[in-house]
Amino acid sequence: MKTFRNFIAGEWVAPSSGEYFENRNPADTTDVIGRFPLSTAADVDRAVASAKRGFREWSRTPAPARGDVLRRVGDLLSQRKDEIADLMTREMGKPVAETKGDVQEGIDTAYYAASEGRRLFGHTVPSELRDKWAMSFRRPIGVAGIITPFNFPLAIPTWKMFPALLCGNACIFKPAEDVPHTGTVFVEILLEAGLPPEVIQLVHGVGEQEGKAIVDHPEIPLISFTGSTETGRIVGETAGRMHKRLSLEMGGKNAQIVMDDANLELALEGVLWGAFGTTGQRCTATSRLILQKGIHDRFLGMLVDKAKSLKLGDGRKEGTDIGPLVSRNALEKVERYIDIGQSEGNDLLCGGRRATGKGLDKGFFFEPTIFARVEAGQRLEQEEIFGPVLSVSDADEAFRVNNDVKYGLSSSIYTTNVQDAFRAMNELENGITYVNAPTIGAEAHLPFGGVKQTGNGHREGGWEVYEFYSETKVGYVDFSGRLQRAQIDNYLGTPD
Ligand code: UN1
Repeated sequence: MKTFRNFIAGEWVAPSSGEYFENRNPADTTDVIGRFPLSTAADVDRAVASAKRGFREWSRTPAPARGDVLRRVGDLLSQRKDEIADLMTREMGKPVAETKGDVQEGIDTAYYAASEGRRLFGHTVPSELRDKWAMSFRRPIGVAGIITPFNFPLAIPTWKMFPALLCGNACIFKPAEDVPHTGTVFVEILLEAGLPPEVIQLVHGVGEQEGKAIVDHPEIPLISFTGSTETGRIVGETAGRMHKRLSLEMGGKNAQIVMDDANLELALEGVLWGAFGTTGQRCTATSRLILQKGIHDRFLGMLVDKAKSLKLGDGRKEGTDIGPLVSRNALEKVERYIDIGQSEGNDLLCGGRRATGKGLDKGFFFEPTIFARVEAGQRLEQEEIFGPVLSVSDADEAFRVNNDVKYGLSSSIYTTNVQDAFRAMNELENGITYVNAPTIGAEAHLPFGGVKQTGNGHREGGWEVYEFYSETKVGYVDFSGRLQRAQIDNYLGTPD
């Protein structure tokens, strides 16, 4: 079995514990990808000491030159897109068309970051006093702790690390334990593109041990975390106590609303992709469908037929629509929610069990599942499942139902009425609202994130993320040659 290593202090090294965990293909658990380091706080300590040296060098490198490195990363990702997509599918399961999209999102993020190296705008504004200039500009912060999930093994690390690096920070990267291979290849590419070695540290491990060591470390002033709302709460408590800058991206319970006047074929394609793409394992997955009464029965009939025809299988095989869930834990969680849905008395229209049959028995496959007549407020309608489970309800007050959950990532409305479309954009309490498109499909150059318990107010992607990874500094230059007192001397430079 192949043994992988951490990348710490410019070298590929074994974990100080000497312990490893296995990484297996979720479509076929007899296929072992390799064993990866089970790192501890001691490894994180070494990584931080090195990253601080890396930071000193990198933070003084001009931002356009930092951008050039990221442009080369984009080029390398483009050249190796197919190969990376294949290894990503092997370790986390989603079909190759989706993992190619994942790599493409990383490429887009790289080129966007590269161009930001020649912007990173501050402001120059007039001073209230004569012969004085006032301006703001951006400074790097230090060592960033980057903790990422399994569902977008490449795109999400790039969303965080490219802006962090472009702004001049060093990174300690902990990929999810389900996708350590993608994390390893990503770091190899960063190095090949010319990133100075001590600027990036790759420390594999599990959240409770090594992830916690990153969050707790006093010399990591900046944490970016994507994962569950429960873990995010713990990360947030620590970061609050230690005065760390923190970006949290957590759960979702995203709804697609279909109005009576919608193009139903389009809405149908949208919900199938939104609910069952990535086996429902996206923060942006559609897990609720809210149908207006006029089209409810007809649309539901169309949906169940189509859901039953989706092809489950190994994501590396041609023709597969839906891959496996990522792990046994994920599968068991979905099974628990099937029980909950049934005990709440909902109509199970299709799915609800593990998928079996040729090519499916060695993996964590689960049938696309639809529950109907789910009432607002039920657990199935409120809690994030992270699997291929869709709750359908009919509603007169679709907007209210959309808003009555603790999460607020994305929402979608299918309508041909321009008033409803704009009303939805104004009134739905989410970070992203799609009109006539599913709840998934965010683009790299726009801010991504949610309201309420989905996040803590920061955004990834787009221009806003550069605010998070840099400190705003203000400079005042007084060239009047005399003491001018702000707020005390008037515009003429004489006391009032
Ligand atoms: C996530 O759901 O975890 O919008 C990220 C999308 C992707 C990113 C999703 N571009 O679905």
